[in-house]
Amino acid sequence: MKHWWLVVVSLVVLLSACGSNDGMQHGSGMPVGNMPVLTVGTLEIYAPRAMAGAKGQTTGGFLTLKNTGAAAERLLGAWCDAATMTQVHETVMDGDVMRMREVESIEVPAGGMVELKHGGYHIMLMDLKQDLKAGESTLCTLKFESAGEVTVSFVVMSR
Ligand SMILES: [Cu+2]
Repeated sequence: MKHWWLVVVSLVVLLSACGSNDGMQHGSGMPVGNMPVLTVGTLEIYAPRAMAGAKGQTTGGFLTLKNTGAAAERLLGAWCDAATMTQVHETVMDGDVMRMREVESIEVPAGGMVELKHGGYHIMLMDLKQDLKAGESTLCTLKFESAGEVTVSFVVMSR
């Protein structure tokens, strides 16, 4: 009987350890198990966030896109209120140098998911019009091939 209780206790510890990952997210991790902040048709948007930056600086925006539909969806562009110019970028290795370049679109395959994150696809908020401080939020409009234009609030995260 004692042995049985030990198993129960260790299960509870395991579950609570997993639960702690579902809380506040820092940087690029996707909040596993969280609900989408927005669902438009078969497109689900998770965890839109931007890194803090000072006026005039350039900073990154990240989110996860999930497509529950039977046809591919595409992110075609983004415009953020806080940025003078917004581009959709990918990060590529040029030899051993990391470079970023603008992409025309990002495909979210049918039934698939794309994570915009550090070192991969991201939204580039260029020449910030104002300081973006952790805890604030900024609106970005994302343009999708099927879902159309969708405005999402990006939470500003500390660097
Ligand atoms: Cu970039």
